[in-house]
Amino acid sequence: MATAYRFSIGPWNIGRGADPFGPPVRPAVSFDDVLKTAVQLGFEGIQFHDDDAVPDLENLPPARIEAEAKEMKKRLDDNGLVAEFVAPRLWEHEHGIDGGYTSNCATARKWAIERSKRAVDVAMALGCDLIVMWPAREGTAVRESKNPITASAQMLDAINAILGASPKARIAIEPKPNEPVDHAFVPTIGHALALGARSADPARVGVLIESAHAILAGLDPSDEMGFALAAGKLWSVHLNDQNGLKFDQDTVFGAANLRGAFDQVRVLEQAGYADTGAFVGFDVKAQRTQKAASATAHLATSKAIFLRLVEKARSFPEKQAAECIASRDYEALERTVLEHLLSA
Ligand code: GLO
Ligand code: MG
Repeated sequence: MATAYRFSIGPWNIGRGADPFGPPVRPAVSFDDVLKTAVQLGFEGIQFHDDDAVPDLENLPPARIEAEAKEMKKRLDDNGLVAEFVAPRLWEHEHGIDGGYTSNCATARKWAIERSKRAVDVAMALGCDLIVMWPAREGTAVRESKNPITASAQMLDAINAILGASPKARIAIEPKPNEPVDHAFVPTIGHALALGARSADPARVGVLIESAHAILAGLDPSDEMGFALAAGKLWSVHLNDQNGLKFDQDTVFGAANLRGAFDQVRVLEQAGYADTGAFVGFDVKAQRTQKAASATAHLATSKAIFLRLVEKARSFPEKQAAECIASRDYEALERTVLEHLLSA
């Protein structure tokens, strides 16, 4: 019997809707309701930005931050939930507008490192050791505004500072090639793993792969996952989907490319990802104009589709596929895959 998958979500996956050109379309959802939804939908892990766990942490002394994070842990315990990771949210603060770690402003760079260390404190108090580093604004809109050589060194310094903040902390870098910046400094899994390998403690640096981010980089998410899995570095996933090279859509897993979703599930199955204890997260958002009453259906659907695809991966006609491969009949392989996906 294969190990069961563990699922997680972040509070930003249940939100107010709207696009950048319109007003909110749904009321804000309280954190208690996020926790209730997680429990109802069978999600065991909660993903946090540092200030999701401790609002206003910028204005609190370290001891208070720790105390509030401990209170949050109690709320999780009471609901039978656990914290999966904490991510320093540098990109929504005035010091982070030009990138934190790679900002051209020394004050902002110092702030980014300090804030990241506080995020490690929050994680430890929540009882989790995983820090997610999504380098949102670490890049450029005007390419000549930063030196990429300096920026790579600064990213490495940031990784080392986080590793140094606690001997228990592990980092999962979540690369994204663009948005909100035009050119991000850590755009792919290859970049993330290369940086991790040069860090002070490579064993504590891995990756989180988001399907949409790989697609935006013109890459196949299942190949990105395979590359990280081969290195034992896939420590979380943000499954979702993306209709081509547009804005980051965060649609339901499998909504744009069901076969691509199947390939992602299949590679997780092939690697025994569930046995590692790592979570399956869905970085999905409800349709921008969805009414509040069913604005969590995107989470339920993503999880249901994932589980259907696990069945499809487990019932895949491996022998038939192997024969097609052995006889170099790729047309027959194509047909085998499509017929399997379409079968009842
Ligand atoms: C945005 C990212 C974002 C991160 C989250 C955790 O494109 O996917 O949602 O996953 O902030 O750092
Ligand atoms: Mg994500």
